Amino acid sequence: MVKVLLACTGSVATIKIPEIIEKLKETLLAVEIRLVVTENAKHFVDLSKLDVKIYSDSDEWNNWSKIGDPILHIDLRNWADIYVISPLDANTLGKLASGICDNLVTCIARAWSIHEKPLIFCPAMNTLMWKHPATDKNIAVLKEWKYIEVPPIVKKLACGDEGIGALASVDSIVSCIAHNCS
Ligand code: PCO
Repeated sequence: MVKVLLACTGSVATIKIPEIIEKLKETLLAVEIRLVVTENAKHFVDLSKLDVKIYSDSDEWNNWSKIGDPILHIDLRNWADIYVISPLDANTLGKLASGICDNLVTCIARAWSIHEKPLIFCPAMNTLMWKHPATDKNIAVLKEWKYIEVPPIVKKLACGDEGIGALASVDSIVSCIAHNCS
C-alpha cells in the first residue's frame, strides 16, 4: 500500500485534482490518498465530491489545545510515503524556496525529510508570472534540495492567454508519482 499525500494550492489548475485522484487510484491500485488544501485552493474544487480524506489549516488548529495533542503537519509527514504538491502556485513556490511555513501545505514541506521520501512539485501559473525572474531562482532552490519537478506546459490558460505555465498533463504527473513511490 502506497500512501500518497497530495497537496493543492491557489492555482486554477486545482480544478484538475479530481482527475489526478482518479488516475492515481487507477494506476497504483493499492494506494491510500490524503489531500491537503490551502484556503485559496478551496475556490477551485468542490471538496464534498472527493472520496479521500481532506485536511486544511483549521484542522491543524482545531485539533490542538494542549501539550501532547497531535501536531497535524508532523503526523501527515510521518504517515506519507510521498508528498506531491500539484498544482504549486507562484505564491507557494516563493514560500517554499524561502523556507516560509505559514499553512498546513508549507509546514508539511518544511518538516519533510527529502533524503528519506520524495517530494514532487508541479508548478502552474500564468505565463507572465512564470516568466518573472523569481520563478527560475525559486525552482533552482527546490531542485538543489532534490525536490522533483514535473514542469508546466504550453497551453491555452484559464485567463485566455496562450503560453507556458499550464499544469503538466495528469498522465505525466501520475507516472512521475508511480515512478518515485515504489
Ligand atoms: C491563468 N492561470 C492559469 C494557471 C495554469 N493553467 C492551467 C490550465 C488549466 C486548464 O487546462 C486551468 C488546468 O490552463 O494549468 O491558467 C491565468 S491568470
